Amino acid sequence: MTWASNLTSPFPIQPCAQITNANGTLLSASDRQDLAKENKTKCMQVFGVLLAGTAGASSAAMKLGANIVAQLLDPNCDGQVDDPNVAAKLNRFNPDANAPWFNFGTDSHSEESTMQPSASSQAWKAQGDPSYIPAIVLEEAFHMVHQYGWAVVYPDAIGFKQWGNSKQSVACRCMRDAQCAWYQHPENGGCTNSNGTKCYNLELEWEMFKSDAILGTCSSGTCANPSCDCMEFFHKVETTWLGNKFNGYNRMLAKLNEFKSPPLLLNQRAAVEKLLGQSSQCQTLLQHMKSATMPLPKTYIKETYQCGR
Ligand SMILES: [Ca+2]
Repeated sequence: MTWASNLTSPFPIQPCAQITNANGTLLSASDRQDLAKENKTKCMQVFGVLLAGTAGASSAAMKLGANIVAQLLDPNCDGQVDDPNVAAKLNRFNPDANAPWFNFGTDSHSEESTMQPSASSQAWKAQGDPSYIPAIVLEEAFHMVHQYGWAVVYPDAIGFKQWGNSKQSVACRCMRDAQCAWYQHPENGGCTNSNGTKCYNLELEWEMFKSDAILGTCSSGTCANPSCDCMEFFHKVETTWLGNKFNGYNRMLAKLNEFKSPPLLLNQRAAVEKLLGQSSQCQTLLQHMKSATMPLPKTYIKETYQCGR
C-alpha cells in the first residue's frame, strides 16, 4: 500500500448525526450524543462498521480505513460481507451487538472515548511521515476486526484464552511454538520456547522468568497476555503472508530473510508458509488461513476497494 492524500472510497463521509446503515437505521441516540460531545462529526459506515473522526482528522486516512475494513469483511470481493456472523459482531447500528468503532483524531487524547469499545486508528502517529499511515491503519483495523469479529465467531481457530486454558486456540498454540524460535514481541521478557528453554530480550533492562509459566509464553513485559501476544502474532503472520509490508519483529525478520536468500530464494508468502510448516499447530493455522470457509483475507490488502461495483 502507498499513501495517497487524495484517496477515494465508495463509502461516503457523512455527518454523524445523520449517518444510517443500508437499512436506513440511524446510530443509537446515545451514540449520536457521545459522538457530538467528543467532536466526532465525520462518520463513515462499512457494512455496519462505524468509523468516526474529528473535523481535523485526516479524511484520506478515514477513507483508507474504510477501504481496509471492507476488504477484511469481503475477502472474496463480491461486494457483500463473506460472513454475516462476523459482520453482526461489528455492527454499531445494532446497539445490542456491543460493536467496536474505529476512532480517528489528531492525537492520543482525541482518540480516547467514553463510547466503548473504541478502536484508536493511530494514524496521527505518522504526522511526520504519512508513508507510515497505511501500515498503521491496516494494523489497527486488523486488530479491531480480529478481536471483536473473527476471534468471537471462530474462537477455536483464532481466538485467545488465558494461558493454561485447555481450550486454547490454534493461533495461540502456534504462537507458543514460534516463541523464541521465530517470534518474540519486542516488549516481552522472560520468554521460553515450547521446550522451556529461555530466550532473552536484549532491549530490556531486566527479565523475570516464572517457574510455573506455560511453555512458549512470556513472564514479563507489556504484551505477555494472550489478548496481546496472540493478537499481535496473528496480525504479523497473516499480513506478511498476504504480501503486505512486513512490520513484524526481529526474530521473524531474520528467519524470513534467511528463507528469502539463497539457496531457498522464497518469496514472502512462501517464506511465511515455511515458518508455519515447522509445527503441527502452525500447519493447522495455515490451513485455516487458506480455508475457503474461513472469512479471512487471502490476498494483499490494497488502499482501494471497488468490489461488487
Ligand atoms: Ca464477499
